[in-house]
Amino acid sequence: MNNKSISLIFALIFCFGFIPSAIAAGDLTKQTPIEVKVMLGDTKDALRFSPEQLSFETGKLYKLVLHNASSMKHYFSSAGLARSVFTRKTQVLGADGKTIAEIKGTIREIEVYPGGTAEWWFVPLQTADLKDLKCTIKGHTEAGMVGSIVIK
Ligand SMILES: [Cu+2]
Repeated sequence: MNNKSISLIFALIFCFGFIPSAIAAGDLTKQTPIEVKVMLGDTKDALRFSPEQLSFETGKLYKLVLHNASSMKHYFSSAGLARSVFTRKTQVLGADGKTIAEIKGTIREIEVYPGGTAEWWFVPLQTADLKDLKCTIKGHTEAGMVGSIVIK
């Protein structure tokens, strides 16, 4: 094998291995979503998010399922996450788990009522290391209803 054919092979590896990933991947919001579940409080009314640490990757579609199994209202609020993502839609689920409302547009925070479930479908656009996840209901942040979000 001479130098020319070696460099041709490298050129082919380069073309097929690297360039396609640099080409636009089409409509990122039409991917199959990665489901991430977060509990807001729990049946014993703990003032916690579970899990408290969330991790996402840019360019992937997520379906963030927010469920409130407690007897009080809770917020899922992170200005940093809201700034870092493109929201495809938000869905509200009825008691039977079926979608009863779909909201289009930018989301800043979501309040979930006792027993309720909401889904936030989004694609992270920028990396971030956020410590601003909180429930904004009076006293809940102070009691520890906070969390962190990393976008890689
Ligand atoms: Cu709360």
